[in-house]
Amino acid sequence: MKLLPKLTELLGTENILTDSDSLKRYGCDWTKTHQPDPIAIAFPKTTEHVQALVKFANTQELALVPSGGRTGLSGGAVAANKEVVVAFDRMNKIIDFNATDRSATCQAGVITQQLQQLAKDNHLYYPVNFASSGSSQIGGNIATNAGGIKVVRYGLTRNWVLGLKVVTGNGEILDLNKGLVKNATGYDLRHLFIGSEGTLGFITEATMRLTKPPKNLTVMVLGISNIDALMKVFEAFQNTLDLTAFECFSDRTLHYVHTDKGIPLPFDTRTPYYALLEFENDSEQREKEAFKTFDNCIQKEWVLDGAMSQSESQAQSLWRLREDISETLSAYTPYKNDLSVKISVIPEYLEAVVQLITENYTEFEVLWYGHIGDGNIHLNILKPENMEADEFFKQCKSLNPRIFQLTQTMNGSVSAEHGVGLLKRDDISYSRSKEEIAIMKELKSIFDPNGIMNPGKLINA
Ligand code: S2G
Ligand code: ZN
Repeated sequence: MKLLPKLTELLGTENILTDSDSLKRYGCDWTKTHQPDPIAIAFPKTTEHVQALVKFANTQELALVPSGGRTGLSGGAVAANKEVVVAFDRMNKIIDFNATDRSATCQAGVITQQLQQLAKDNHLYYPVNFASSGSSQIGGNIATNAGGIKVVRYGLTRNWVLGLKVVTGNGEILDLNKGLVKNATGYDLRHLFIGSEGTLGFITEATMRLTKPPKNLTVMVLGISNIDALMKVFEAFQNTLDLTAFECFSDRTLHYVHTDKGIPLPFDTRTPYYALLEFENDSEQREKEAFKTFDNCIQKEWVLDGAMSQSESQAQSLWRLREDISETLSAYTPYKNDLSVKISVIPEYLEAVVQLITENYTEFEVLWYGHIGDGNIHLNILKPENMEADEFFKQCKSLNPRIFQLTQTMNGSVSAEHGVGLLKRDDISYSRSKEEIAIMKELKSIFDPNGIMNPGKLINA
């Protein structure tokens, strides 16, 4: 059957694009390793539209790839094999807000920042935040269980989903948990779809939980002498303040953000590492605690210098030192690893990984930064100017087995928060047992028997 006339019939001409610019724009995410090559971009407006698409695709064994804000870093939204991209940009309405339930029901294409703003306008707070929140979509955040910079206190996206409407690969519409706080009636299928990267079904609506806003968020940036000191500083502040964030970055990482973006250095002293922490400065007592802990860390020479925000705008400019890293480094075609271990294992793990990389990548510049507060570090290896990207990625990938082996021995994850997608699909066995992978394949066959839902991503079904 001719596909395009049928797609047009199902969604209307204005909601199907096939021009080359659109195919390129919607057939990719932030990864640069695959050439986008979809046959069409479909823009459903309703859950029923998505259902009609999935039912039709099953009759044609036509692959469907979900597309949200296209900010993914593992190739989860890449369409490189004549698939139809299902883009949720036109399902971007917040369809309900309830102050009593402290919840908002969003269509999948609502931008993360849109939800954060709705919460703020209603004196509430949606706490999941990251650098790409201005373009990422709620549906994609849920499909990848996005983490970001506030996980140490607020957890991951998974913790904030009260209800989920999905269209499974069978074309069924499931309305999961319906926004209830308590619902002890069997397996919570909502949690299967969270983090499933569109391989079991497509999220079309979500009821998101909101909370009370933190008071007077204050940021400290601290110059740190070594990795062991970094963890001691984390413990010292975690024990005295109710941290909302504890991030870190190396001096070379700061160099790029300072030099390329012109963001001012936090203080004159240059140190091997920096911690950026945030806490609710909600009383005189709390501020005294913060200063006392800072002085204690200085006494112990864990911290060599520091700065603390005195206003919201100062807090925001200090955050830029951390939040602008990803975009700054993207100019250097970085090869990324997104790794996690238990927080207590960080010092041993980080020393071992940095040593492994430095010994093997003698001519590569290795930068690291990440979320110490939840055990997640991001390693970025910068492509040498005179090296072809393919050759560079090939050399970087050649060390992955040893990095992943090391991660496995420390019971870590080879993909902490960026998901599996295409890039890590063949590596999940370093972090998941063969029994688990077998069960994941069975689940895939239940929800997507014809293998049309984002095929080739997350799992080799
Ligand atoms: C971060 C953003 C993506 C990247 O900055 O925490 O998760 O570039 C990252 O690694
Ligand atoms: Zn991150």
